[in-house]
Amino acid sequence: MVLSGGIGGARFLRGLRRAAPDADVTVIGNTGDDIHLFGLKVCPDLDTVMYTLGGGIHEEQGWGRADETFTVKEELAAYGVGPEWFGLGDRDFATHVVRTQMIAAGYPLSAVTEALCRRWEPGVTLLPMTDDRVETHVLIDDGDSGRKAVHFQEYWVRLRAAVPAHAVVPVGAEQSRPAPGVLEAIAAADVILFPPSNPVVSVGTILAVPGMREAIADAGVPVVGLSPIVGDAPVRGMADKVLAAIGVPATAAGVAQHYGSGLLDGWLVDSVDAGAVEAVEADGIRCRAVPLLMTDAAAAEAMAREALALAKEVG
Ligand code: GDP
Ligand code: FO1
Ligand code: CA
Repeated sequence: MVLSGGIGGARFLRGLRRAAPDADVTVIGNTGDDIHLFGLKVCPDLDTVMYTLGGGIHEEQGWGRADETFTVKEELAAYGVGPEWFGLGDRDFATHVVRTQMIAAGYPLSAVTEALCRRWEPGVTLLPMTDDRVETHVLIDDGDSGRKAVHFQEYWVRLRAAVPAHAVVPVGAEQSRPAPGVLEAIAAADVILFPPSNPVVSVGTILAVPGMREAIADAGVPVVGLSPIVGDAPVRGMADKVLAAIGVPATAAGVAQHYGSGLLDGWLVDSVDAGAVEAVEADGIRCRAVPLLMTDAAAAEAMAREALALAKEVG
């Protein structure tokens, strides 16, 4: 069982599939990044997992489709229809059309995701964290003295996280319920892994769904995470900014302490952060320093092996 965001989660999952090809892997995907654009529902993290494991991902970019073109977006722009700042490609559009059509017909997101995965065969069971609408919003400055909340995609993709973030709110999470199969999958898991996904806007959002934390703690199985922070900086993305917004140091130890020993049994930090091992262990979380850069699938596989070995050790 893996709680996943987009790129960091997806690349780790590709390694896990190689490390444990016979294991039944269930993935709970973050849906807080989801956004309605051009009348369509876009689910970046679910799609990143589906495309990465299904062989359709744009490898260098890490999101969106390989061999992508942008004719539809250009045609929409010719009508003055935006937003121009979000790059939805033609191939990707088809996914969102199918998804939106099925949702309009009454299917929950979990059923839609299952249907989309029938094409991509990701080799894992991909479940959205919830079928309910949850949207991550970020509180930023507005004018001289005010503040306003913007959608996470606007904060990240349009503003490139270049403005101070004061708070991160998973709007709707409190009223949401885990999607069908989520709590059952957690209860049935042999091991629960937190990939090096964003601890605030990916794993944090999943944990904000009521019942999720309790289910993980009650599962009574090893819970092992991998640090997305290497050498005091995120490998990519804005984890440092959103961690600061919630008052957590953007360090490998800071993230482990944020999850806490109530949730985590084991934590992997990168070799360059070996100095953090002692502090993490002092908090009651078994910690090892190993290479944590997913430079290729073999490196991700080695990380997955280390995570499984640590799970065995704490189990
Ligand atoms: P997103 O939804 O696309 O942002 O992806 P995730 O939330 O799943 O993962 C984002 C996090 O992955 C970022 O905080 C990165 O620092 C982390 N990350 C990306 N590549 C690597 C890597 O090779 N190694 C480690 N340790 N973390 C990584
Ligand atoms: N990220 C960008 O930085 N720019 C984009 O134009 C963009 C488009 C996009 C389209 C579909 C999709 O599934 C993801 C897309 N992303 C884009 C990635 C993405 O929205 C974020 O990196 C994640 O949501 C962060 O977790
Ligand atoms: Ca994400």
